[in-house]
Amino acid sequence: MAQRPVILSGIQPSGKLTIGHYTGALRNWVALQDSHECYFMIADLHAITVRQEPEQLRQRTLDTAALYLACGIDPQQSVLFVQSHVPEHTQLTWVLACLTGMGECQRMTQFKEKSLQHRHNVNVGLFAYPILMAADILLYQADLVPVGADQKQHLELTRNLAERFNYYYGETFRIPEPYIPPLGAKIMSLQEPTKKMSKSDPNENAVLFLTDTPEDIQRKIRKAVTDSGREIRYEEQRPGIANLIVLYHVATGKSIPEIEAEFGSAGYATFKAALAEALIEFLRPIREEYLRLRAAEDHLHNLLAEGARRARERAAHTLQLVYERVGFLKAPVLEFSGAVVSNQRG
Ligand code: AQP
Repeated sequence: MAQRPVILSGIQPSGKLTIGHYTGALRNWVALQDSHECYFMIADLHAITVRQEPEQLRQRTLDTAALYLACGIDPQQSVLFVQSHVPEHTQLTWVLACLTGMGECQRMTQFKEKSLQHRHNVNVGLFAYPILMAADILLYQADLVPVGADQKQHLELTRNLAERFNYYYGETFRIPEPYIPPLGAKIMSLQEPTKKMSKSDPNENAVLFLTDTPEDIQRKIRKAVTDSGREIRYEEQRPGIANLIVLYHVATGKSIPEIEAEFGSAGYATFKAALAEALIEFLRPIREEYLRLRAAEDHLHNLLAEGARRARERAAHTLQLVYERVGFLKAPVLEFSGAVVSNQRG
């Protein structure tokens, strides 16, 4: 069988997933599964660049896995795994970090933005985030990486690092290309529609979570910020109503002109009521499947263990090649006594 192009992507378990993660990532991933060899990770190493509460992080990692599945990721077809279960990610990061200039990381727009957002915790991990992302991609010899506009700069760095490594040490990495999904709708905050909808937004009314109840959805849509005027028309200078129209399109599959023709001058209240209903019906099967899968925690752990095994198979192969090329001595095979090391004295 001809080799299918390899794809790697992931989402950080830094909060509950939003409808933006569905439109910008998950639905595109589902569409790629047949034609590509897909590696979908839960990016917990990336998540701790911002402070996370440990028990919450553990729960959210499982929540995210259940949502990947509820949205249609097939664990037989695709490799679904937790990033920290594959230690090769951090191991390759170090090698790549030694090839990265400080200035290259300093230039990253996301670093500048996140440093402002988290002024009290501008840590080295946040600075090195794009190097970890490069390691994620290069470990799997990915051909394609689905990226939103905000990640293009990081992919460019990945390509530069791969070319630099290949130049110094010989052909090792495939050079990945960006994959711009055909359906890349960016969903904006319901409260500040010029800002991307983000799972860590402290204002819950700004965010539609994939697991929201019908009551949550109704309340959030009712409170969603709209612009002056009455017409239901998609215009960039009216970001509030434009965002709601996009959401209606996502929930119903109707085109923007169809939606404009259907609602025209019906008024915001009528449109919002129809939108809330459409979103409730659209999210209902995802939420129900999520609740079913989330309750079967042992099954989730088993799936993630199998995913880690399959991911490591590929990642370990690349890392071994990298270590050889760099000049590391072949590591001895170690046997451990199994003794437990305690942090308590005495
Ligand atoms: N609002 C969105 N619209 C469209 N796509 C979105 N994505 C995220 N939000 C939207 C897509 O999800 C993938 C990465 O998600 P992530 O959680 O790893 O990173 P993020 O983009 O930083 O997401 P958040 O919700 O904004 O996270 P926090 O609040 O933790 O910083 C990408 O494919 C992205 O395009």
